[in-house]
This record gives sequence, structure tokens and C-alpha cells, in this order.
Amino acid sequence: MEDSAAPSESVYKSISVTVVIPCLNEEQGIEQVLSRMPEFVDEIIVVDNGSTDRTSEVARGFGATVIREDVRGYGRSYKKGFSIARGDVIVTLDGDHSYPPDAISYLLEAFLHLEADFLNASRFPVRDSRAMSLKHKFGNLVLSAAMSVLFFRWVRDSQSGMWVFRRSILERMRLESDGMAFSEEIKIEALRQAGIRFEEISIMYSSRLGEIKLNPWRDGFHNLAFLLRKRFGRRRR
Ligand SMILES: Nc1nc2c(ncn2[C@@H]2O[C@H](COP(=O)(O)OP(=O)(O)OP(=O)(O)O)[C@@H](O)[C@H]2O)c(=O)[nH]1
Ligand SMILES: [Mg+2]
Repeated sequence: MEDSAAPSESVYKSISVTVVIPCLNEEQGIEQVLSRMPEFVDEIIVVDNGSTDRTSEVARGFGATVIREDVRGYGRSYKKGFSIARGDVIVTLDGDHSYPPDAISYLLEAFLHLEADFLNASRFPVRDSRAMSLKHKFGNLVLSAAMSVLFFRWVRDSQSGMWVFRRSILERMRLESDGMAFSEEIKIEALRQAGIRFEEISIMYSSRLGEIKLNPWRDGFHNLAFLLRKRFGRRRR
């Protein structure tokens, strides 16, 4: 936080910023992420999804608010984190240091400049060839193309885990996924709701630190099936 006379001056251009990070055994990555967090961030929430390593201790050491979500799931973790966030704007990223914390200021600038309500940080084009395998690139391309066709809007990276959005739009979204499909669901909801302005810009993406948890085939097919259900399934009230 910035050293200032009035506490309100720590906010970024009059908006307060909360960063939410879901973590499942990310002791290595979270240290790198939090040590690079910009000073102007007002609140950092790390959602520990039942880690058995030192993720929580490391995060607390950097002054983050650590909450625990005992039921496994990426979406589940985000929903828990969002429920206690207080910032005007929420920024998300993984705890594995694959998304760049130092892009947050640039993303916020773009978010304000574009007058967006939801800004998606696209990992494409991937500049570091080690960051994403050909198989992952292909899977991402298929899923993003499917989402673009089904929801009539070109989205370059439907699976990106880095977003900037106004916290107030959450109450207009129907977020049902508890798993990895949460990432595409939040974008679909942003696209679907009238009055939510969706924008997308590129960031640098790097290879993750720590152990891989994603199961590309299982999660890929699940996310594709989720897209179809979300598009053609009955909308529950
Ligand atoms: N896979 C998974 N990740 C979780 C879960 N709960 C929290 N997370 C965190 O959610 C973030 C995204 O998960 P990753 O495993 O990095 O998924 P990914 O980015 O699609 O895959 P990688 O390319 O391997 O980084 C990470 O910070 C995880 O620690 C969970 O139940 N499953
Ligand atoms: Mg990751």
C-alpha cells in the first residue's frame, strides 16, 4: 500500500482494487505472485482450496487475507473469494505465477480507458514457447472458437484465468460451475447480460511453477460440454 496521509489515497485512480487468487498447493508460485503484486492493490484474497503444502503460511506472510474452501474446485474457490471481496474492481489470476502480476496496472488502465465492465486478459499470441504446449494451444483454440460461435462474439481466449471486472456486475451473473468451467462461464455471463461491456486485451503468459493439476482431455471435454449446456440447456431461475 502506498504511504499516504489519507487511507483513501491508496486506491487506484479513485477505485479500490481487490485481487483474488485461488490456490491448490501453490507454495512456490504464490510466493512469486505476491512478491510482485503492485503497491496500489488494496486487498489480496487467497482462497486456499485444501492445500497440504505451505500455501496459506506463505500468503499470510505477504499480508494476504487467506480463506479456506474445503470443497475442491476452481469455481468454488472463486465464488468463496468473491463473496468477501470489498474492492470496486476485482482482478483475478492463478497462484502458479503463469499470469503476470505486473500487468495489473496496464490492465486497469485499459479497463478504465475502454470503459469496460469485464476485461479478459488473453494469453494469445503466446510469446514464450515453453508456456503452453501445442496440445493446450489446440484445445484452447477449439474451446474459444466454440464459445465465439455459440455466443455470437469473438473471444480469443475463453479459458484465460485473468480478468478485471466491476464487483457490482456479480449480482447480475448466474455462476453455477464449481469447477474449471467457471472461467468460461463468467465470460459467457458477462457477454450475455445487457449493459455489461466486455473487452479483451493480450498479456504475457509464462510456464507455471509447481505441479500441474489440469487434466487436459478431461477438463477440455468437460468445458466443451459445459458450453453446450450453457447455450442450449434450460436456464434455471
Ligand atoms: N486444477 C485446480 N486448480 C485449483 C483448484 N482449486 C484452486 N485451484 C487453483 O486455480 C488455479 C488454476 O489452476 P491450474 O491448475 O493452474 O489450471 P490451468 O492454469 O488451467 O493449468 P496450467 O496450464 O497447468 O497452469 C491455480 O492457482 C490452482 O492452484 C482445483 O480444485 N483444481
Ligand atoms: Mg495455471
